[in-house]
Amino acid sequence: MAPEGASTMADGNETASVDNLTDGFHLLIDALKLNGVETIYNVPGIPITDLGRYAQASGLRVLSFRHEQHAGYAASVAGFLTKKPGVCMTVSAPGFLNGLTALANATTNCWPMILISGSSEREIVDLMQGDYEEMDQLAIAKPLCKAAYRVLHAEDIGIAVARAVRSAVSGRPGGVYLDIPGNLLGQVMDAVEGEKSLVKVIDPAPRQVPAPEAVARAIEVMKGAKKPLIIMGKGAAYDQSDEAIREFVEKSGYPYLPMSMAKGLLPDVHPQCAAAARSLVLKEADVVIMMGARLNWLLSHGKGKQWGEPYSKKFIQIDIDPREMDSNVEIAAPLVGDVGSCVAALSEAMGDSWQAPPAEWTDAVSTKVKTNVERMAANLQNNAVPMNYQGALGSLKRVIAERPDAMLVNEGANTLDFARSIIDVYKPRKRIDVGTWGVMGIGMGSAVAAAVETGNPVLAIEGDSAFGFCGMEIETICRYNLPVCIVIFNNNGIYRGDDTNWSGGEDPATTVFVEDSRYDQMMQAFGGNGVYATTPDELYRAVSEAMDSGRPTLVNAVIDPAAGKESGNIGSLNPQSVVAQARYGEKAKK
Ligand code: ADP
Ligand code: TPW
Ligand code: MG
Repeated sequence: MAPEGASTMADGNETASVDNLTDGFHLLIDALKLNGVETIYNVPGIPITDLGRYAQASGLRVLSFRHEQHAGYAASVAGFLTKKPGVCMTVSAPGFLNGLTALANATTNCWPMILISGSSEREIVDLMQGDYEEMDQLAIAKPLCKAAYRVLHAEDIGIAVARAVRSAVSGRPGGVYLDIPGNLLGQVMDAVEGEKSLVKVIDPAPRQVPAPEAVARAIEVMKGAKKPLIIMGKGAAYDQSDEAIREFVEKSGYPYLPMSMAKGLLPDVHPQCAAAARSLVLKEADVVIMMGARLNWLLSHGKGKQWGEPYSKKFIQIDIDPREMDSNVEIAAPLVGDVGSCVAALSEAMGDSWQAPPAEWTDAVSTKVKTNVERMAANLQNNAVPMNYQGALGSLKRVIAERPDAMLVNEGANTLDFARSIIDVYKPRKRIDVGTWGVMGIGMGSAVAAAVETGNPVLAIEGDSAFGFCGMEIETICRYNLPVCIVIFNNNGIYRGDDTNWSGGEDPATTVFVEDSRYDQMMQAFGGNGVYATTPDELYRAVSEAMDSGRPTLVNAVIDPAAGKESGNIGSLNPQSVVAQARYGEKAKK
């Protein structure tokens, strides 16, 4: 079906004859632009090198990474921050597989992302005849994302992009795969027909208003509450209904617990914030409103000792996905809808004379919060050298308190757990971390996306191991001159830097790294600012300066190798064995 003009193009002389044609490259770019895509997170190579060039030439921002996983994490975080699908572009087979981890992670976290990957020739791949980078990518992507599509004809690009966009953002958001066989990009067709084939997605994520009877049921449960609690998750942060959420929380008077990426929806210093009394409120609450948060491992599945069992609780759950209800425990009042519509409906149904929760409960929670915050404040002031987590994070807490608009990226084990509880967040969607999987290596991709999508300075607090999964992207940060300050919590290893080889042999222990590695010098290699900090004061000064100058900076913060705990706060998830304990004694116990 060679359109008219194609053959004259091939002989190269009559360029004017292609004026009325378009091709797969440009249809794809036009379809993305028509649907509001502004940035592509990319790693070039066959067959998409020129696609990146043409996209850049046509005004899209195309940011090239050093590894697809980080381009993918950046795209997924862009999706979380903007409520629009973040787009990542990769080459076939190995590049695709590198990007797939991020696509699966986006789906797990309920963030909208589209992975566009070039692929090899269908005819050869399907006969397994050994094409360049041969792989049945569509089949492999399918179980790891919400939807997966392949486009074979240029005239289908418009509808394929539309399907990808709607699949990514509607209902529970997630990752979508779009397979682009290389020869699709070179296909030509009539330009007018091509333009007509493009589809702009109207209302890609329609509001989902809860049923009135579901709202009434939830209100009845709320009326019976003596010790109510709200738990907000990253689904609530994603929804961008910040005002409606604040109104509902304040009208209810309920204490609330933000999950890590919901911190800042209301400021962590809000009088109703119960983060510092987490154990108390989980144990004692009688009615719990889940707001865009799942009762998964991060909340001990809503049952057990942490929840004060056998004491029984009633759950109200707000979620866009009806299948989330009763996933772990009975939900007394399911509210299926978007967070904004659900909380607005609840606020309205509460009327003008809503009874505040019993003071006995709210006072008990505030007292506990006050005691714990005071106790923590004393620890944060310590000037121990080498630094421990509290001393170093005391400095960074101040940096963020003085710059509440800054973006915070955080990963590691102890580095994550301490920073999450110590550093207050003041505004919505300012904190990006390891998410539902607790995955290491999200840091640099997230930092790039945070800087690019918000334009604000970014502080990335990284365990030295976590950083190792993505460290090469500091070149990307320097290349685009992004306002990112990375602080490496360098304790010489995973969890701790002081373990030894249990065989007594010469190899280092499995969890330790080269002692006193100079990550700051890596940054200098790319023209960034590298700083070596040994005290909380040095750390505070270096990071404050970097955040204000916007210059790409890496601060190597020297942390006591003995300060951390195995697996941070989740050591209990390590498998235990009586045999191992018999062989290795106490040290095999976590
Ligand atoms: P956290 O890890 O912060 O507890 P989760 O990722 O476990 O949060 O839960 C997020 C939940 O939010 C998911 O069940 C998802 O379906 C839901 N969700 C996502 N977007 C929305 C939205 N706009 N409105 C309501 N629920 C949403
Ligand atoms: C993709 C397992 C969890 S936490 C961690 C690893 C390797 C590193 C902890 O050390 P770090 O922090 O970052 O130096 P700190 O302060 O405790 O010393 N591979 C992936 N994801 C995970 N979660 C792991 C491995 C892990
Ligand atoms: Mg470490």
